[in-house]
Amino acid sequence: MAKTKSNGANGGKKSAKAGPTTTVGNGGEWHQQAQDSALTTNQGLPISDNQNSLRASARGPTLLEDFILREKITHFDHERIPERIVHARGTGVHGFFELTESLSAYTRAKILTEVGEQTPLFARFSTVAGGAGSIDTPRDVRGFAVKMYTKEGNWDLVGNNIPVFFIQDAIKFPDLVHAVKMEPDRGFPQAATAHDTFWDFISLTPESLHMIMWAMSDRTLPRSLRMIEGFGVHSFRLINDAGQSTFVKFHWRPKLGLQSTIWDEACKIAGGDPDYHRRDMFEAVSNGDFPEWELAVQLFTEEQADGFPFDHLDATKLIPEELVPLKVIGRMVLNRWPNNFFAETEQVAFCPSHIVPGIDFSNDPLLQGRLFSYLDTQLSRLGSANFHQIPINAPKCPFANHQRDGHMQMSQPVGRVNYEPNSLSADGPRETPAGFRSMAAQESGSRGRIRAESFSDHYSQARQFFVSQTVLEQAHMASALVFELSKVEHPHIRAAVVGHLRHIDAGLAQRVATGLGMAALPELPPTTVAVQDFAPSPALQIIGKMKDTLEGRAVGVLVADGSDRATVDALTAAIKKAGAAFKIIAPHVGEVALSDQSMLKVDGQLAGTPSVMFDAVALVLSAQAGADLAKEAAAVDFVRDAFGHLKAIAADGGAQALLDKAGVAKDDGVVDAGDTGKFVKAAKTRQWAREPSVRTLT
Ligand code: HDE
Repeated sequence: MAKTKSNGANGGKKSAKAGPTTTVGNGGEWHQQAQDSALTTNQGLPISDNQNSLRASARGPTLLEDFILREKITHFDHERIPERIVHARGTGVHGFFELTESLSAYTRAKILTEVGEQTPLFARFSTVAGGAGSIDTPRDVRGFAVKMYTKEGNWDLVGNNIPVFFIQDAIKFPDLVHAVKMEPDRGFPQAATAHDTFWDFISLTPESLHMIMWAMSDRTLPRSLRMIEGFGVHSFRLINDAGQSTFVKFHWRPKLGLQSTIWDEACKIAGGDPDYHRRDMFEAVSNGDFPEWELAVQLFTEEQADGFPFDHLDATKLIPEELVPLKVIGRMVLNRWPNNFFAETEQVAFCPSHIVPGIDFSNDPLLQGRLFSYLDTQLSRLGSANFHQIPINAPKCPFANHQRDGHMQMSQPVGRVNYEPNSLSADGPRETPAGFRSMAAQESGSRGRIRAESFSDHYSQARQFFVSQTVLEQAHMASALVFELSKVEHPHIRAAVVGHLRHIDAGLAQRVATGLGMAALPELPPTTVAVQDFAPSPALQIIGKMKDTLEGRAVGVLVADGSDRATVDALTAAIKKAGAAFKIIAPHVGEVALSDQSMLKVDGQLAGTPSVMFDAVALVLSAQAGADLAKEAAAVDFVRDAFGHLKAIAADGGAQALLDKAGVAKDDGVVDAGDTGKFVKAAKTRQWAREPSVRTLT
């Protein structure tokens, strides 16, 4: 049994306490109760033997009397709670939100009006389709959920890294999720959209086409969770002191810029490190390299919204930044790894209905459904209406009401009054004028199961997204569609999807049809409204939004016995100076003896640390090591993949044999290891110009 409990990454500082501790939740505060070092049962009984169960004789049967064994095993048997039906695989981190610009003209929410105030928060990033143990890098939307413990109660902004959604009405969510999850008869594929049931549903649900364009783009292959954008997706309302409402969309923008991987790279990362994103976040936070995002808002009035060529209440639509610019109002910094994965990341319960005075919901029918769903799901996952008492979920401001009792009740209210109004408890909780008020919005029209006509245009923004991309990003989307649909067994489903693509972009439809070996383009499905040509929005690109920086990135330096010390030192110093991390990779772990006989510590063994783990690589090898490694598949793949994934490669003369074997031709991104300046510059980006030489893009 581990006798030391480490807090892991804790504000960049490691703290370790000797002796076991138990943690008891109490109104959101953690109380560390250090005990003496005796191992005990849950009832506090000291245990003298934790190695052997109670037996009738040395080789005899185990006795039912062994209550210590039974307590331990029973607890173990109940360790798991139901995983989230969607977003099961996630990574959580603590941090804070700091307001830099007040929105007091628009809202009375303290978190959006008190400049400089730091509000503690817990953020959880997730994939959607896979189970809790699935890989980190499938092609999938990423959840971006932030629970802010404000002075006026918890505000949960439960968003995604894509600003639109697949469906318009909550009633379709169970169908969408059933279609995307493992097929029910066979139990696969896990964490993948590339299968018949998903595309069948999509082909029959044209409103999903805009989201499909995003899902097939490189947005769903992030390089790091630290390099994704986050979106509240729905329109919300801000309400000011005078009760006036302004619509708002929330955007998180990563300080490190947006960056994605390449599909082949994402697949190989899945094999090389299934926990790639979780580890990346853990390492960044542990190293004090705290991930940061700006919070920006798009503010618009009802009158403005009436003039948009789409309905902002339809979650399959976004508001282009060119139409309503983003206003940056604050920042989020993630600076503390959770103490315990289960207690925090697994038990955190986000609910879009957790809101604060001064913010309100819009009529978006998807949001309206979510307001019900999340509370309901928490009751089933956490098993009790008292889930808000679990420390990660408890508000950090005072909270009081007359709700009582229930499963696993932790608080012990005193007194005889548990109702309101009452005359017996003068200082008991009462309604307050500062409390939450719903916007007094006027509603009119006939009741019914109706889809608004303003929700009928399913293709214009899908087209706008496609035409806004760079040529390479468009090619990636076409390849993604070919890959996904090539996994679909039913030809009629493939044809139906390509039919929809014809409404989006004729060239795209043709490329996908060709990639799928279709003799002719399928029929154009009917539309109720004409597809509009919206102006391209460059803000929707990724390549165009990559930052010219190596900060937060990692470089792999491949060495072996005999590598030149001066070259290794110069390279690693330049990488460090550029704000990146580096790892020394060698044919074996331990140490290598460099050219001057000095020893260098190795961080990763070659076969276990492929180049997909890095943003750029450097090869510093003696001629002998270069020749030896040219016969080693792991080394050849290391170089070939770095080249194919468009990464900068620095190589010295000794690495030439390896470069030749990997088929690496000189280009702007393949530089001399001695030219550290050129290498760092090349490493800051992907070598996009190389792509046509390594991949068919038409
Ligand atoms: Fe969710 N969603 N969702 N969702 N969602 C859940 O809640 C649901 C939707 C999102 O890290 C569940 O606690 C419905 C949109 C995130 O714990 C569940 C509808 C967006 C997370 C649920 C949607 C999201 C969830 C599963 C359609 C982006 C993970 C477990 C009306 C704005 C939060 C849970 C975390 C999780 C329901 C649509 C984002 C079942 C019914 C749109 C980031 O309640």
